[in-house]
Amino acid sequence: MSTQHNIDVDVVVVGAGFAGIYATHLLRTKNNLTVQGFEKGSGVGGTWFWNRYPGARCDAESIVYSYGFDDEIQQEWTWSERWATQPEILEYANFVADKLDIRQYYRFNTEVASITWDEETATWTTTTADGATTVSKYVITAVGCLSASQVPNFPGLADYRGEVHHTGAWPHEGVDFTGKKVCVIGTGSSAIQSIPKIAEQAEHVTVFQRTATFTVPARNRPLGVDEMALVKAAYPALREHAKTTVAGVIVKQPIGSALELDDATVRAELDARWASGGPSVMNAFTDTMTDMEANQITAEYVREQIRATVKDPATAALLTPDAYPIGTKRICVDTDYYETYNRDNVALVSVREHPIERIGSRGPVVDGVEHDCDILVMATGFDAITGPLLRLNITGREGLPLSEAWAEGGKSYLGLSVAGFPNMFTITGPGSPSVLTNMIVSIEQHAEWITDALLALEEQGIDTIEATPEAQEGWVSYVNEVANTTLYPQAASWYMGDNIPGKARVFMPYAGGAHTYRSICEDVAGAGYRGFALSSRDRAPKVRVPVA
Ligand code: NA7
Repeated sequence: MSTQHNIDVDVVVVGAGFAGIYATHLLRTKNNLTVQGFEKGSGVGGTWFWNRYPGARCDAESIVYSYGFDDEIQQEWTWSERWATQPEILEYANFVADKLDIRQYYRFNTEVASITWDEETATWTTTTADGATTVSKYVITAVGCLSASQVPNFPGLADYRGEVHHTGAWPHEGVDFTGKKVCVIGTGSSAIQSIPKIAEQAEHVTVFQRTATFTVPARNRPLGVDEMALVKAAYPALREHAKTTVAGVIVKQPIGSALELDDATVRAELDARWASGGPSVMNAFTDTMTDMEANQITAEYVREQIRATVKDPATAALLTPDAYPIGTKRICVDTDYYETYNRDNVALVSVREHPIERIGSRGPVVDGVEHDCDILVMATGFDAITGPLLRLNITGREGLPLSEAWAEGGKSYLGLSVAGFPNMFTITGPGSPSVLTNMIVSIEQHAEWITDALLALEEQGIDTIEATPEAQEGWVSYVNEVANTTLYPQAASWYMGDNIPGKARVFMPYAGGAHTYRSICEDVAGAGYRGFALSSRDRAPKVRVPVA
């Protein structure tokens, strides 16, 4: 524990999702620091606490979307399906929270209102919505990348007479669609997972699609006892292997360039991956995400599947994506999405040419027509990556609000530290591989790296650490450079901030791969935290100790 006497606690951790749980565990057990966690929800689980819409599942396979740091945890927990459902993942988060006895460090139902740096005392003051303040030496944000839900500013929404639910803030008691007319706005992953489930129950579903989305079948199945036993025996090796991969997952490696392989081989590979399910079609060839011609081979393959599945040619045409290269908006993983449009009780309305004008008292109005519904589902996404951090109202050195520091887009060094915001670490912040990788693998790496850094600083009597502006600019340029070697910037996506009116258009995640990122971080630490300014208040005059 720190000897600083003007603090309530060494570290404030914001969020009790997978990042907060693990960071808090390490801070207590490895660093022996005192921690006060804050969580807006009434329990742990983060994204899996909030996104309770029907059909919600992870799009990384359960055996890899889980912690690898503790063998007892991975041996005791048994996944029941290839792609875990939201309830099962939430149960897993609670299981881990129990094992680590983590809830004692958190105040639940407690929203952070602001976090402010005090130059005099070199401390952070976290104010919660109830007006209470907590002074700490460090702040670690563990707020996730997709937790700031976004409802478009539709005129008339307040006067709509039915129920409105955003997929990212779904009622705990569920929503009964039986006998109801339902309108769903959006066709991203949340919509694609929930529409087939809603359609099974509702009298009628109308889907409002602005951009047709590429989605691949999950081919979900139960995981048998024998299969799980094999996985558990292999876990240590699987975890190590996942760390060496681009996305932190275990997938079949690409077989070569789509442009150089012969047509029959390309076709056979796509058929095999399509049949095995999941997003592995995106990983079939080395050039899918870097070359437009190669990208179109996989894109056209998926378009063919849509046309073969959807019986009504006009609906199939509307569902066929043509606005962006496949994979540049996050690929979705579904169960019976396209098949659902063959049902009599499902209709598709394109709002590409005629946007939703307003929400009338009975439902969305498009091209002068009001679509009557009892329940309106907003599957309209999130202010991704920077949104959750900006909503914390963080103010750094010289009274600079994070919103001003990020006026031109989220900037950080390694996705972990922001210049002008000392002793603050952002787990999966902008510039981290985060959403392009298995989040849990990235979270574990970030939490371990941050807590190792704090250990080193405390041992050396260093009081503050922060990214230098130069290191930050260098990292931002590098992240952009890497993104520009890919097709990602060609889509209007939440990766680019395009879904939020007025948000700076910058590719936010690091696309160089989880494995490359890991070695860069190790290198930075090995070089005495290169790119960070370290300072000690005990020395007179106050100095900054540059560590080369
Ligand atoms: P997404 O993927 O951001 O999807 C949001 C959807 O809502 C998308 O289809 C949007 O169309 C649509 N949208 C947003 N605003 C409007 C308006 N004003 N009018 C019509 N349609 C609109 O969010 P999800 O929750 O589905 O998924 C987020 C991630 O969570 C997902 O990638 C997984 O990682 C898990 P657009 O495409 O912008 O034209």
